Amino acid sequence: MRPRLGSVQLAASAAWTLGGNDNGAMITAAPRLYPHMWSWDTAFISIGVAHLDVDRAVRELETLLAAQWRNGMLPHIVFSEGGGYFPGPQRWGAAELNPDAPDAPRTSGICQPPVHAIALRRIVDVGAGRDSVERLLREGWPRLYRWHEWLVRHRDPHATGMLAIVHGWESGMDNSPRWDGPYAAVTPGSDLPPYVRLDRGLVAHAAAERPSDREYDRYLWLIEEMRKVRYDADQVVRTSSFLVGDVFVTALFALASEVLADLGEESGQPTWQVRQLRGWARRSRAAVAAAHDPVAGLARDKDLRTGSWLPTRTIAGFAPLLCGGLEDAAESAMRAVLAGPDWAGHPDLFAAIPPTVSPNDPGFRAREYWRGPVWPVIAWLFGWAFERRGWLDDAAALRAECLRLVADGTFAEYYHPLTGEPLGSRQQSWTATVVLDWLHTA
Ligand code: 2M8
Repeated sequence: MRPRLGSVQLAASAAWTLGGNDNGAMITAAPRLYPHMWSWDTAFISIGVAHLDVDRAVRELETLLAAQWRNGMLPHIVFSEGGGYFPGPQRWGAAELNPDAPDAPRTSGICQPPVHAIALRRIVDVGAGRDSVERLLREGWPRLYRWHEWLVRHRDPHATGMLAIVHGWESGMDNSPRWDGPYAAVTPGSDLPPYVRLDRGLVAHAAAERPSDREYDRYLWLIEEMRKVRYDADQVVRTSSFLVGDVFVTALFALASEVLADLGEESGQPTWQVRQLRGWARRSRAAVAAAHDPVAGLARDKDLRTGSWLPTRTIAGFAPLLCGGLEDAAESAMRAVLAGPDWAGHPDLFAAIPPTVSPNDPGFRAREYWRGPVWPVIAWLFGWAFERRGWLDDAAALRAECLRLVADGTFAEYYHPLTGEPLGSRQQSWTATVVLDWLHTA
C-alpha cells in the first residue's frame, strides 16, 4: 500500500527535502544523481522556495544568473565545488576553451529551456515590495533579456522564430524518442575519449530507467564536436551533427518572452526592449503554430540538418497549448486529444496526467526516462500555462491529480504512469518545489 501524506505533512516533507539538497551555495537538483545546479531545475526550484523564503528564492536565481556567459548564454549546469557527476567541468572544458565562459563557477557549454522569466514572475507575485525582489527585478531582468536575446541571435538559424537545440540535453528531455531520428545521424568518432558513467551506479534500476550507453556515446560525442569549435555559438550551430528546431523550447521561449515583457513593463524597463520581447514572442508563437500537423493534431520538431519534420508523438507535441497561436478549432481539438484516451484520459493511468509518451504508442516505455513516465514538473508547466490562458478547471484538475501522484512524499524525479511507482532519483528538488507551489496556490 502506497503511503499517502496529508498536505501539511507533504509540504513539510518537501521543505525538508530542499533543506537536504541545500549545500550552502546552491540548492542542488538532487542529492546524489545531480549534485549541482541545473538551469531549468533552478527556475522551478526558486518558484517553490519562494513560498518558504523569498530571499532564498531570489538568491537561487541570482546564483544561476551570476554564471551567465559574457555573450548572454545561461549555461545548463553550474557546477558546485563537489564532484559526483559526469560529465563534469573538466570534460566540458568550457572556461579553458571559450573566453565568454566564467572561470568561476565552472559551467557546462550548452543551455536548457528558457523558463526563468516564469520563475521571476512567481517570485515577484509572492514577494512584491521586498528589497531582494526589487533587486532581482532591477539586476536580473536585464540579464534575462540578454539570455533571450542570445537565443534569438544564435539559435534561430533560419530566422523563422523556431529555436534550435544542438544537443538533446538542451531540450531537458534527454532521450525522448523525439530525438531518435536526429541522433541516428550522430556517429561518434574513434577519437571519443574514454569515460565512465556515474549515473548508472546511482539509480536502483539504471538499465531500465536511464539512457543506454549507445545514447551516452552520442551525448559525449556532441560535446567533443563543440569543444573542437571552442563553443563558439555560431560555429556550433554550423558544425554540430545534431541541429533540431525544438517546438517545446520554442513555445516556452514565446511564453517566457511575453512574461518577461510584462515584468519589464511593470518595472519600468526600456520600452524598446519590452517591445522587442513581444516581437520575439509573436514570431516564435507563429513558428510553433506553423509546426502544427493538422492530420496528427500535434506540433512537430524539425530536423534542421535534413529539413524534415519529425512526426514522433510525445508530450512536446502539445507545445501550442503553452503559448497559444493556433486557430480556435485546432486548439480545441488539441485540448480534446490531451484529455482523451491516448493521453491524460488513458483508462490505465494511475492519475490523469499526460505521460511523456502515450501508453498507446508502440515506443511507450513505462519506466524509461523520457520515453513514457510522468514528470510532475512538465505537468506543472502545462497547469501554469492553462491558468494563464483562463482554463482554470483544466489547471485545477491537473493539480489535483499531480498531488495524488506525489502523495507518497518521495519527490521522485519521475513516476511510472500506470502504477504511480516513483522512479529515477529520489528527493528531486524540482518535484518538491512544484508540489510546494501547488499546495500554496490551491
Ligand atoms: C536530466 O538531464 C541530465 C543532463 O542534463 C542528466 O540526465 O544527467 C534531465 O531530466 C534534465 O531535464 C534535468 O534538468 C536534469 C537535472 O534534473 O536531469
